[in-house]
Amino acid sequence: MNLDTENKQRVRTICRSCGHGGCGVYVVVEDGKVVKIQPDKEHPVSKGYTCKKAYGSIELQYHPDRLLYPMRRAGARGEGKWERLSWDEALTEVAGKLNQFKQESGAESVVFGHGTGRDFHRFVYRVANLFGTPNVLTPGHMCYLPRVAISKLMGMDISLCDYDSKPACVVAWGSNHLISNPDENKGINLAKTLTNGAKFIVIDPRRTKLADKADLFLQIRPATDSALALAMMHVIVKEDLYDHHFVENYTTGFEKFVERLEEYPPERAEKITWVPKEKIIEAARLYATTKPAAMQWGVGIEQNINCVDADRALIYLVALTGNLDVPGGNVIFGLPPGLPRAKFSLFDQLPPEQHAKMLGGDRYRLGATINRITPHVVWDAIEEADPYQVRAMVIFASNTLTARENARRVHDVLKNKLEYFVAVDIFPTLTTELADIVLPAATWLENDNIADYWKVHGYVFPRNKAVEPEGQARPDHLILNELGQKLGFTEHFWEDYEESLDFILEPAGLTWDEFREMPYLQTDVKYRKYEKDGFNSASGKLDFYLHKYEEWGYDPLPGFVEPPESPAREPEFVEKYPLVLITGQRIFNFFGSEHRQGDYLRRTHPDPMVEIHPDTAAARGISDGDWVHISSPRDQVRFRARIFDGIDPRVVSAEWGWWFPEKDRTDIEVQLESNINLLTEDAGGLDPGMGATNLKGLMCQVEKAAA
Ligand SMILES: Nc1nc2c(c(=O)[nH]1)N[C@H]1C(S)=C(S)[C@@H](COP(=O)(O)OP(=O)(O)OC[C@H]3O[C@@H](n4cnc5c(=O)[nH]c(N)nc54)[C@H](O)[C@@H]3O)O[C@H]1N2
Ligand SMILES: Nc1nc2c(c(=O)[nH]1)N[C@H]1C(S)=C(S)[C@@H](COP(=O)(O)OP(=O)(O)OC[C@H]3O[C@@H](n4cnc5c(=O)[nH]c(N)nc54)[C@H](O)[C@@H]3O)O[C@H]1N2
Ligand SMILES: [Mo]
Repeated sequence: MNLDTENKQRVRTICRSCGHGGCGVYVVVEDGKVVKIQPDKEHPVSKGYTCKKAYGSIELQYHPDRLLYPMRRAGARGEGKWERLSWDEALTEVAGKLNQFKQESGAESVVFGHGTGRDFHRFVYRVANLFGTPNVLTPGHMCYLPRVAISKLMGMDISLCDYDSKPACVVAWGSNHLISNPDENKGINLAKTLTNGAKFIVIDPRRTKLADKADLFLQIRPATDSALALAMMHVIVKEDLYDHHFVENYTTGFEKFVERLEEYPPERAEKITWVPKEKIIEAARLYATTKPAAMQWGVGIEQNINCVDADRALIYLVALTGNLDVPGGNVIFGLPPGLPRAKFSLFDQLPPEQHAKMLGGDRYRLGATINRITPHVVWDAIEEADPYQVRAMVIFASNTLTARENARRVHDVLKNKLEYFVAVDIFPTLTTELADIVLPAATWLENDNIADYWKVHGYVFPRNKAVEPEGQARPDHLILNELGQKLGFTEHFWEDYEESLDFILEPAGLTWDEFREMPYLQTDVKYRKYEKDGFNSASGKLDFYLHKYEEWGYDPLPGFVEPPESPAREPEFVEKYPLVLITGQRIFNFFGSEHRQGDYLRRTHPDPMVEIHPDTAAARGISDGDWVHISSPRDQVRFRARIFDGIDPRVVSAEWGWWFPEKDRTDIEVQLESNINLLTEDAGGLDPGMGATNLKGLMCQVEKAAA
């Protein structure tokens, strides 16, 4: 902490306005209040970039809606009546209930949960594993974790763009990096790479701002990425543009893989993907011959039935062209020496017989290898006791009712079927409204933690708190530390939660007090590790043919299947729902369903928007800014039209995360009016390995609505 004067401080920390963001910032504090946020120009990942979500944090920090006290429901569920209770009462009650369910129905009857990646997640798993439940509900079935899981199955950690080593070519594949700045990296690094003259290929159904900068833009039909990747590799193998040395020395199953590639000539891929075959060939040649080339892939390719097939096809594309673990390619960075990840989560404390009870674990086998479950298995267990009764959920940092697919079902389950529900958030949301106990969490400005220690881009940063929490809010890891103790696991938790940070840092030979003064820890980057260590697979090599997938009853080679709803469906269906729908176009001003409370961020983006091509709009009498209804076989939602000629006329793209904190939170119909997850399905036609859901590439109709 840099003390400037007695009443004014400038605290160096990491912005967490994006849960898994991580731009370096300085927070200026005057008389205990945050007054200014400034970019940290020395930060090695964000390099002086920050976005308006950082600046918007100040208004939200002091917003009157914030949850400031533990509360117990005092009326019917969703009625909006609450009574305050102390932290001790709240955590004693929660722990007592959970232990009662465990005794009566087994630990698996309790499901823990969290939302998108945040620094405290290790604590959720630590508590869940000690408690004995294998069930933790997250968005990991269709966001990022499929990449992690399939990489692991292939014997490596996830590989990421090595922007600092000057890639000569970058592919942005289903990734809108300048808007989303997601996961382990920041758009600034891609932007700098392009300024340096790298060749650039964008693969997206929408002509994004990134696509405007591209040498090649492939406007793909949503959910068909695996077919495109296979066709590109078809070209690369046919034209002998692949890395023979790598294939011969470090892979198995290449012949069978080539047989599969035979099924995906560019002509066939053109029909599937809507990308002209000439462009497929051009993209394959450009990527394979411009070295080194980095593949920046995003959730655009993961949120559909072909999720893992697209992920593994992209990994093969990287490997086949000699871009795996080389400078400027896709590199497996790893963590700074000794910092534990899985170890802290105590997965080894979960007895095998409890792990075997993981909901959907015998069905979505890849997900089970990294302890991730798809949501419908939880709802099935609550509604039908299938395969056993789930009685309680404890959810941290997840507005489940806006974020999970099939929102009507989620609402019904949480409101009417679940026996006991605890939600921890910084704001009241549609989800906290349905809880029995609500616990107030501290914001990133109020929170000491270690940033990115679960991430894999090689850096770990101290996240210093700038101010004390408002009201009685507490950091999530402090809440979990105390819940763990109340549940009876005192030897695994700490008197003072800061000691837990010391514990995490111990292998690096640091205490939290030492680390908090440091800029960061960094991994020694090593390239081509496979040359010395091989791959962590049964063969010791990178397998093109996955025997484990075969054993599980899935396709051992990547392929393509039509999504459950697609233009290939029966004519009556397509006539009724003729447009391909993308749900979840990211919004620059907001992260997920957050930030809509603050005027600073909301005033320039007040309404839910759907992008429509001018021809598609004209055929329906829709003008820019009109309210429209988007309907699917399941429901109908209301959005404002943004007429955009950069989207394919057969596709529309709607934002996700919309609710209206300024309106009555207990009026559920008003609140769900623009929730795009009324149109998404949670079950049926999912990716076989992960249970990834079809958030991209479903079918809909759009019509003008009353103003
Ligand atoms: N249709 C559709 N649905 C999607 C997506 C899509 O593209 N389309 N995207 C999906 C993806 S990729 C993801 S990752 C998920 C995200 O899923 P979630 O993370 O569940 O999404 P949010 O609704 O943003 O919920 C985050 C909640 O955490 C609260 N919060 C913020 N900071 C903290 C904190 O430090 N502590 C606590 N306790 N609470 C905090 C916020 O107030 C908010 O209510 O959504 C998925 N849902
Ligand atoms: N401002 C902001 N930033 C965020 C978030 C946010 O809500 N707001 N959410 C965070 C989260 S949880 C995540 S996971 C990341 C996601 O960030 P990214 O991985 O960048 O993903 P998206 O922005 O959802 O989508 C990227 C692009 O994929 C395209 N796309 C849609 N369907 C398909 C398809 O089938 N194939 C291909 N090739 N492209 C497709 C979309 O048009 C979009 O331009 O962003 C994070 N960052
Ligand atoms: Mo995500």
